[in-house]
Formats: sequence, C-alpha cells, structure tokens
Amino acid sequence: VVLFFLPFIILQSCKQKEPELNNEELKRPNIIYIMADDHATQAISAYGHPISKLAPTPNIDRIANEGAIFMNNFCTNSICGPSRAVVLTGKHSHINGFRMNGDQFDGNQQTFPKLLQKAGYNTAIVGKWHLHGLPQGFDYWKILTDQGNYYNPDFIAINNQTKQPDTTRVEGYATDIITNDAISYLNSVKDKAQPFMLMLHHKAPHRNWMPALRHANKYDSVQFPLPDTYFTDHQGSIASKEQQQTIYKDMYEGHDLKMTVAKGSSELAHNPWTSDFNRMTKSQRDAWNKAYQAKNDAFHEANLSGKALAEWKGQRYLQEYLATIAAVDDGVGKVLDFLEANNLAENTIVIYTTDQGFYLGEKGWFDKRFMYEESLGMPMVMKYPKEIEKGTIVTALTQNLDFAETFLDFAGVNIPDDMQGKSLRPLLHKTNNNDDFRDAIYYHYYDFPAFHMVKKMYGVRTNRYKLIHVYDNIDQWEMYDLQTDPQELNNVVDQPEYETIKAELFKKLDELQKEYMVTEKEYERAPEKRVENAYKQFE
Ligand code: SGN
Ligand code: CA
Repeated sequence: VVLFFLPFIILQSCKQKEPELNNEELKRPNIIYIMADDHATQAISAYGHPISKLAPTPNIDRIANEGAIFMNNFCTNSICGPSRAVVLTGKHSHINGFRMNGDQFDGNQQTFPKLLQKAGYNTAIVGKWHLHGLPQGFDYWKILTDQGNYYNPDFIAINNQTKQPDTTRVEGYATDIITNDAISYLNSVKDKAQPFMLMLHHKAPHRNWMPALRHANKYDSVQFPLPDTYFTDHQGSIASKEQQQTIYKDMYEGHDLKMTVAKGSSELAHNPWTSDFNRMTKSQRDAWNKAYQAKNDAFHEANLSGKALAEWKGQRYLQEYLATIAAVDDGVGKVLDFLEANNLAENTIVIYTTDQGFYLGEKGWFDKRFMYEESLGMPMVMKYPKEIEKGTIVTALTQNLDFAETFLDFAGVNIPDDMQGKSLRPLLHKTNNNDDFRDAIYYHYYDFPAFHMVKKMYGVRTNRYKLIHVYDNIDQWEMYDLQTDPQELNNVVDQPEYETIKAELFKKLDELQKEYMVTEKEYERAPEKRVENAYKQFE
C-alpha cells in the first residue's frame, strides 16, 4: 500500500515545498551590474567632489544612499577592454590575455557570466563590449560595435530569423537606447523562476562626450571649478611630461570641444573623425546646431587667447562631459524605478561603476591610463537591501579583480581557485573590519605606444604610498606619499627619509608579482626601433 501511494506522497511533499521555493526570501539574488565608460569619481555627487556638487547624479546617489559606497576601489589596468576582461574573469590582464585595447579576448575562457549561467541564472549584456569577438555565456546580448557612437549607434545582436549575428543601426541616443533595451530585457525575465544577471554597459561618458539633445544646454551657465593643478606640470615624472592628453594642447576643437570655425557658422573646427557627427539625422543635427549656436558665437565674440582660452576649454570640456552623464543618471533612475514598481528591489543587487577613472582637468589632463589616483580609482556604489545596510562605507583596498568572485559568492556558486581576487561580500556589513582585507594592490598598464602616449607602467599602492615603475622605452621609478602629497606631484623615490618605506614597497611589489604570477617577460624593455616607429605613427 505504501509503495502504491509513494508517488502521491512524493508529489504531495513536492507540492508543499513549492510555495517555499517561490518565496522571495529564498531566491538567489538578481544582479544588475551597471558600468559606464570613463566616469570619474569627481563626477558622482555621492563622493562629494566640488565639481559633482554643481552637476549632481541623484539616481546613482540613490544606490549609495540605500547601500554601500566604495572609497578605495581601483582598477588593475586603467583602460577599457582590459578592465572589462578583468571584470569577466577575475584575473589580471597577463593571465586573461587581454593586456591592451587592440588585443583579442579569448572568449572560450572561464568567466563569471558563464558560471552563473551554468548555475541556472538567466544572463544578459547590453551596450559596450569592446573586447572584439562576440560575447559568450549570455542568454541575451546586444552590443555596440567597437567603441560605439552616441547618435544612431550600430549594435550587433543575434538575428531571430537567421540565428546569426547581425549589425543594425538603431536611431536615437546611445544611452537611452541601451537603457530601454535593458528595461525590455528585465521585462522579459521578471516573471521567470530563474534569477537574472544583467550587465548594462554604457558608452557614455566616453570621448567625444556628446550629450543627449535634451541636455545640450544643461550646464551652459554653470562655471565649474577647474582643479588647482590645471596648469601644473609634473616635473618629477618623465611619463607625465611626455603624455599627450592635456586639454589645452591635445583636444580637438571640433570633435571634442564642439567649437565652430567662425561666428554665425555651425561648421565644426578641427574634427578629424567625422563619423560621430555625420551619422546624425538632419533633424538631430539641426537641433544640435540650434543648441550650440549662441554659446559658440559668444566664444568667438570673446576673442580669447592664452590662459583664458585654456580655461575656457576646460570649462567647455566639463560642461560637455557632465551633460553627457545626465542621461546615464536618468537611465539609472529608470532601472531603479522599474525594480521598485515590479517588486524586485529587495532581491536585486544593483552596482554602479565604470571601467576606470578619468581626468577632469587635474594636471591639465583628460583620459586615464596613469597609475595616479584619478585614473586608478574606480567609483563604485552597490545596493542590496536584503544584506547591505544603508550607509555602509567600504574603505578596504578593493579592485575590479574582485567583482567576479563577489557575484559568484552572492549567487552561492563556488569561486574557482584560479580567480585572483576576493569576494567583497564580507565588507558589506557596517561592523566589518576593512583593514584586514588587503594591504596593497597591484597595477599594470601596457598600452604604449597608443593614443595619448602614456608609457607602460606597473606598481603597487598601499593605503598611504605608491610605487610605480615606468618602463619600456624609459626606466623611471616614481614614489608618492598620498597623505602629504595627494596630488602626486612630488616624486620621493630618491629622498633618503623614504628609504625604509621604499624597501617595504619593493618587497610588497615582489610579493604581489609572485602571488599574481607576473614574470619578468611582462615588463621587458622595448626594442628602440619599435618605439621610434610607433611614435611616428601616433604623431
Ligand atoms: C578612443 C579615444 C581616446 C581613448 C581611447 C580608449 N579617442 O581612441 O581618447 O583614450 O578611445 O578609450 S576618440 O576621440 O576616438 O574617442 S577606452 O575607454 O575605450 O579605453
Ligand atoms: Ca573606458
């Protein structure tokens, strides 16, 4: 009799378990990883920088206010593709094989989306990919071609009919298109029993900083504070002297600063890459010209030169850059509102970060690449009401190297031994001791010679000090005391009073290189000919 009823008993007990399984409390968390491109810490108001006070990001700040803010988060290699490869693999560039933007990502290797997918997650990526090759490990993907464009960008996605990848131009503004696509993905998975993991990757605010038409005049009348070091040369650093990313020397007046050739004209000044503007529709371009006419005419009337012109360029850059961020912040708001309206906020981890830090005029610069604080730092905020207490401030030294491990940990998936970072989950409680997490981070930038001519460098950063080796076609060590010299203008590497600390930093560097399996081959001196020829190519 028991045997006869056994199937019914099993069925019954399964049925009884069902409401439990559907219970929100027991569900694995959903994950929404929002990553902008080149979003400086100085431009997120939750971090309190004077620039961001005049251009607040209320929606990104919502994440910080409802959860945690990371105060010492750093990239391992301050450039786009490499940062993305580290995020996906949890491994340094020399291990995942993607050292610089021109490299090809080996998509067959282990990544966290693949592991989550295998564990039953529905996975998706929309927006910037920039790893060449097509994404693997995603149930849904729609990516920008290469760097992507702000207006009417091309996207690659699987064609539903042919099941093959297709490239399609989508009319509209990239940030809004990406946000809307993310929302429609969320709509498609919100009622599934499966948890989801979405990577929402904006192009904005990457160069050439084209705001949405609705924001084209947003900061016209705001005067942003230019950094104290806007005109300061960094004398102690050869790499700093030889970079080509100074706003008032290296920006293109048309392409970057949207300056015109003459009063009354809407023809752009120096604009070597016409594709960004030429792809706008007539009505977009007309609206753009209308928005810029008066401010560009006012510039011509002012007839500026020298220092005043350099300052004007810094202002224009900040106005453009920050107005571009406004649509990103709108998009974050839309995602958060969607989660709230659909009862998903409680069980969804939302992260906002960027692929690396960025210069907003410090030392006169834009772009990134250096191991200095502005470009090394990666702003990051994270909310997960179920586990992260409001107002959590993480001061530990964390890196993009840790993200994959963190997501796997939250999803209850084993963290593979060959990943090189650490889950950040233990840091997300107010009572945690951040000091024990990590005593130093390792950095390595390889993309030289390339745009902006920032030299190859690697190094170590502790809570207070930084040691950098700039190599390849030169050989210079730089060392900074971040407490006494937060702007990193005083290279103390040869100062006798720092001998002991220097020795400790060398030791730490050596330990980290051993731990991360960095061989000497990774920092070889370049054959002179290669560098000479390459300089010619980028000049
Ligand atoms: C483009 C930019 C550069 C930028 C690189 C890398 N020029 O080449 O200024 O450093 O991308 O950026 S642009 O005018 O063509 O945009 S990254 O974020 O993709 O690494
Ligand atoms: Ca970037």
